Amino acid sequence: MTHRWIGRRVRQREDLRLLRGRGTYVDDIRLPGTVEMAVLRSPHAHAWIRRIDPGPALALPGVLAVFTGSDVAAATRPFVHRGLGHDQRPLRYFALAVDRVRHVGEAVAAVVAEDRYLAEEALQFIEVEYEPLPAVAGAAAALEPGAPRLWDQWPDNVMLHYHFKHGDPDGVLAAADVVVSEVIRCQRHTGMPMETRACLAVDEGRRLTVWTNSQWPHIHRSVIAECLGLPEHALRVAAPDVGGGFGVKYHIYPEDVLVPFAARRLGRPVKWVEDRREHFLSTVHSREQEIRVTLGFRRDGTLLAVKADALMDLGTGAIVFSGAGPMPAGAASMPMGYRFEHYEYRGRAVVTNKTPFGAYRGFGVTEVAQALERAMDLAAERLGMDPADLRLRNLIGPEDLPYRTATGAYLTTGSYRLSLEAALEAAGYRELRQRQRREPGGTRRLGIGVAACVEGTAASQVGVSGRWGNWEYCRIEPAPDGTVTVFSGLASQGQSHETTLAQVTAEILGIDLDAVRVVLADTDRVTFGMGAFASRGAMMGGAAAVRACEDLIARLRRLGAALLEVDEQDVEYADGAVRVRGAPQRSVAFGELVRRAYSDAVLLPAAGIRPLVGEAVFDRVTLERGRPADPHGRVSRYTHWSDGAAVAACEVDIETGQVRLLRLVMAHDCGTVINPVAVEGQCFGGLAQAVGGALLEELVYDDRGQLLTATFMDYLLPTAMDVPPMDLVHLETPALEVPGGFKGVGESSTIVGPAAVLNAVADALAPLGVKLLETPLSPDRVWRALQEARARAGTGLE
Ligand code: MCN
Ligand code: SMO
Repeated sequence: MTHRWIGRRVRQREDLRLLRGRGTYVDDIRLPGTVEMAVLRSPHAHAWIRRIDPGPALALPGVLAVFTGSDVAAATRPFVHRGLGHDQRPLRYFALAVDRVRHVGEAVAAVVAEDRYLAEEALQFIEVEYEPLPAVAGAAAALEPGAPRLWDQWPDNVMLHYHFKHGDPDGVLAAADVVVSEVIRCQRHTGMPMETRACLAVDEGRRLTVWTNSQWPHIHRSVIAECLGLPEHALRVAAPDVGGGFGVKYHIYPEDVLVPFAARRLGRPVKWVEDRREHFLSTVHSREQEIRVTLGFRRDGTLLAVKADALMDLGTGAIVFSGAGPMPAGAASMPMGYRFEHYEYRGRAVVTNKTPFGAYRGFGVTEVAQALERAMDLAAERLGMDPADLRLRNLIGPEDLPYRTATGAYLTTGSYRLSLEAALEAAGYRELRQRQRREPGGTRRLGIGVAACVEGTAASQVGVSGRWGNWEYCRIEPAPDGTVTVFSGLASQGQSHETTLAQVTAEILGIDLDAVRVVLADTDRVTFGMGAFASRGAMMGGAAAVRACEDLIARLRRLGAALLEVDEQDVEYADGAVRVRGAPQRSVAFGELVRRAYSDAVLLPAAGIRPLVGEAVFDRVTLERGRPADPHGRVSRYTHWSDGAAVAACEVDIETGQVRLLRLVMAHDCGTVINPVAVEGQCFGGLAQAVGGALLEELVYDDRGQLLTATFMDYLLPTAMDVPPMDLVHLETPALEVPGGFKGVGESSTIVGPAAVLNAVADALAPLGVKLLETPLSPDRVWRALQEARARAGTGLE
């Protein structure tokens, strides 16, 4: 099928605004009389609050209010931790610490003053008496008998014991020719959007408007309404332009309650904008996990069984939503695109006195991919195979589809092995290997890393906390001049939904792209929506837009038939017009139909028509009903899976430990591509984040729970100097059952990228006896590993 707009390299329309500094972010919204909030944060990782006296701060000129835990506990309802459908230990907590703090940076009090300067200044006048408690700053320590416990109502510090088993992994491993078992560690790091979190609330008498850079304003509204004890209709939650979210803005934070709470109390607009230090301390951290991976192979390299045992450091666990949710997401994805039958995943997600763990692009799957793909390389070494060949042998090919993975995921489309083949080809993998063999020595060693992954799109087996199913909404309203407005439940933090949803709509309606405008992320304008997470926008939001267009077209056909004075079954809608079947020159174009619908007093009733809008929800559960049931009763968390493969080439200086990336190549399949420019933006941006995760970024704590890297001087983001030239190859197998054929692409780059980079560095150093099992591969870590290998070689120990 040829498309006019879908698949076109359309310039992202948001760019005109955002790149020229014309965007409107929360902090750009200026309402008269706005006052500002600042938050006092705990300097202790774990302590009782014995006394708190806001008096001296309140006495300062310009200070309007100081709120403490007891104010909030008296007047709001607690956040109720929701565990995304898994058996997690429950939690309740208030927006301000009531009598105990559990991590450095936890909100203890909030000051509202005439301006930000006064509010910040006043913080130091709040008198707080803490009684420090022993803190626990690592997952292993949290499991020790007698470790300080964070939540008194729990018997220990384990929030989730996860277990999934299929087949007989132990039996198969016992009989396997080659077994590889390693612990691979991923460090604590997180999303660093350019725009930090921000919130502005204004009490308009009977209603409260909250501007926030949330990834999902409608769910945000539900939670805030619940905490404030308001009906949802009394709240409007809207996100203006958002400068990146990457998962961290999917959570709902204490400030999201404090700001509207203060606005209601004071009757003035209240604004809070997080500073970067606060972002480090109080916005979710992520990724910190160590995973023991055990793989069993036949001598010929056939993968037979996979076992994993994971330990995740959740920080305090007090965050809405998800808590330990990334663990089941990782476990559900671990088979990746590999064929094998016997599988077991065990995991413990443990609370500690650190900032809560939450979503970061990849949502628990990045760590699992890193562990599995590192172990695959170590297995290739043991088997004496090229790491790419080992993967090619085990990846699902088109001939295997439909394929049910060890977790019960039913893969109907996708490229898997073909993606890896395409990435290898584009990277010139075989030539790189030849070059490596030709030039084995020297102080700069060439390393080549390969990795493959899947990306489950639109997680929704359990919906979100059982209260909201995972579906998406879209309404399309034509205006009298023939232009249309699309109201979608998605929310964009930079993903270009305004452009891609317009492309889908223009395509299906057969109209000009410029005739379509897209409205997002406002609970007063869009009936409902689930926003952005789990790379669901294209599939769920795109499919909802297709369905809404079809709904509109059904109405247009009636209208057209009435105008053409023929029976409805004698007309069709094609190329932007209602046409008489068999006589396509007898037609009425979209613009004319709409104009007549608005202007002609008799046409609408004559056509027996309802309002000229198209409306739809798209839910995947309905689509899944046609699929064969899993004979083992496994329930897959995701219905549709994208995939990706990456090749990284690097040079490692063995005297300094410095890694220089030479090239990153990715091939992927996200079904029908709506806009290659948007998809490239997704993948290149994600690969840059992968470089940061693999080489640079680390949130380091000392053993008393103090964060040591709370500035960009200590927490290193990749710059243009660190990111190598990148290439992307698109493979497209349209998703069956999904109107439009779209699958997600938002996270495959951050899932597969870090593994490829880690493997490249490890590959460069393997001949020197260095075994790298953890990230980030900072120069000091690489250098130390080299020294240790040298020492071992020198003492003849290995
Ligand atoms: N797209 C496309 N064709 C496809 C698939 C996607 O053209 N077959 C386009 C989509 O239309 C959309 C973009 O690519 O414009 C991403 O789509 P999708 O993969 O569906 O992901 P979402 O829209 O649901 O976005 C969420 C995803 C997640 S979970 C994180 S985390 C993340 C990511 O997107 N955060 C981001 N990418 C980000 N990109 C930016 N710039 N900022 C973030 O905060
Ligand atoms: S981490 Mo993305 O918001 O699912």
